[in-house]
Amino acid sequence: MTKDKNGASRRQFLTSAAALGAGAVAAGAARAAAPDPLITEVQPWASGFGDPVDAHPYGTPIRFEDDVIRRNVEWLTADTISSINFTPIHALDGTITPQGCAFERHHSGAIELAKPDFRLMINGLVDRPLVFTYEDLERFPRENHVYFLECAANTGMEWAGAQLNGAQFTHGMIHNMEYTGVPLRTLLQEAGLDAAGDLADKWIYVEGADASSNGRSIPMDKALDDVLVAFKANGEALRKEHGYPVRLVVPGWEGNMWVKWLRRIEVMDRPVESREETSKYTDVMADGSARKWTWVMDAKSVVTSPSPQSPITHGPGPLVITGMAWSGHGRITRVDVSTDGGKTWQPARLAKDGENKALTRFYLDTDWDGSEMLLQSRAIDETGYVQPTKAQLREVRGLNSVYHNNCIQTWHVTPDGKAENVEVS
Ligand SMILES: Nc1nc2c(c(=O)[nH]1)N[C@H]1C(S)=C(S)[C@@H](COP(=O)(O)O)O[C@H]1N2
Ligand SMILES: [Mo]
Repeated sequence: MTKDKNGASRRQFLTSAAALGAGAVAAGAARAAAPDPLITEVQPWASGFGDPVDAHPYGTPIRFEDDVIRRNVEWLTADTISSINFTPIHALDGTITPQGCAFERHHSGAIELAKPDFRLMINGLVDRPLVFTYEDLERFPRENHVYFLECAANTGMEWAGAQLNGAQFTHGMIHNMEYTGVPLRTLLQEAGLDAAGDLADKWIYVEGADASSNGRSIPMDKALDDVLVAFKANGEALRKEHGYPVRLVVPGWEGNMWVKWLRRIEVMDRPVESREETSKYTDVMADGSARKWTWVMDAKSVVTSPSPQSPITHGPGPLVITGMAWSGHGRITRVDVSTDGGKTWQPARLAKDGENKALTRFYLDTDWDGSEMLLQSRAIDETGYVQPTKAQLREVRGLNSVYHNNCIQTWHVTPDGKAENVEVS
């Protein structure tokens, strides 16, 4: 590059910074006034070649992003086999979760099951018990849908008080992917449901091929509605940890029902009442009674930035507040943001119209005056349901619950831009 050209590009930068208005980019304009070697000097990446196309046959994120990873909380579980890690939602944007950092939850570890070893049996109250190979599944008409999966235990550590300091840890048991698969309805019809008689009181019991089997009962009307037998996520094969080669997708319902490494579906005249649907994933209410069958994940949202792991790194002025919202009952229609702990609310901008049982990204493009904030978001879905405060949820649920905590989250943002998990009363 010649000196002339460097000079020209520097002038261009000064013009565009000025065009944006002095107030809006005060910090940027100040930087432009001093000679900036990134603008005035030829950099190493412009004076040699980059990687050839065959350097990375399957790409991974550039090394500068190597902190955008799943993390676990060591004390939460006794070991890392029956355990959980969390999606780095504080560092993601948009709505699709890359499989490589989408949280994992296993009861007996992630198994390696090859396509030739895959079998899916449908048995029980069907006309023709069937066993499908992976290739069989590929011959049925398939569909594509984007859905969120939220573990019922997401935000479960926050019942008694603000505990985990980061959106990744308080809200990261969620991912949102585009699934490709065959409607379960198609496979059940292939096996024939006449033998089941009146379908209104029928159930399916679904099992995985892993040692835990993670067996769950699902009522027949859901099974025939929008459940998918999926083999692709975000365009590519499911990752091992998400159930390769085939998992169940149960839109809007708690993650535990999304059986991975799917191996058997039994049509039954009653639920099984397995471990996963009795002693686990059941809600202990304020009066000590246990509520089972909390399948649908109610509307919920969280501000992902600023948040404890994503502090504000600049002074007063333009600030983009962003987060995500979702509802197991359908579409998100509105998200409100509060900067004063829920005293006043302003509607956020939805990046796109809410999609059925999928994550919605919201933004509040604001002008931060540099004072402290009690930052909250609240989601409203197409049924008119409004995400509750922690106090409202506790009135119904008490303090003994773990699962299904969809309360409003608060981040205390201080003038230095740092954020902390707090509770407001
Ligand atoms: N076979 C099997 N399926 C399973 C599990 C499991 O341990 N084994 N864990 C369940 C739970 S509790 C959740 S929250 C989701 C997590 O899916 P993910 O690991 O793709 O995030 O899978 C569910 N399906
Ligand atoms: Mo879960």
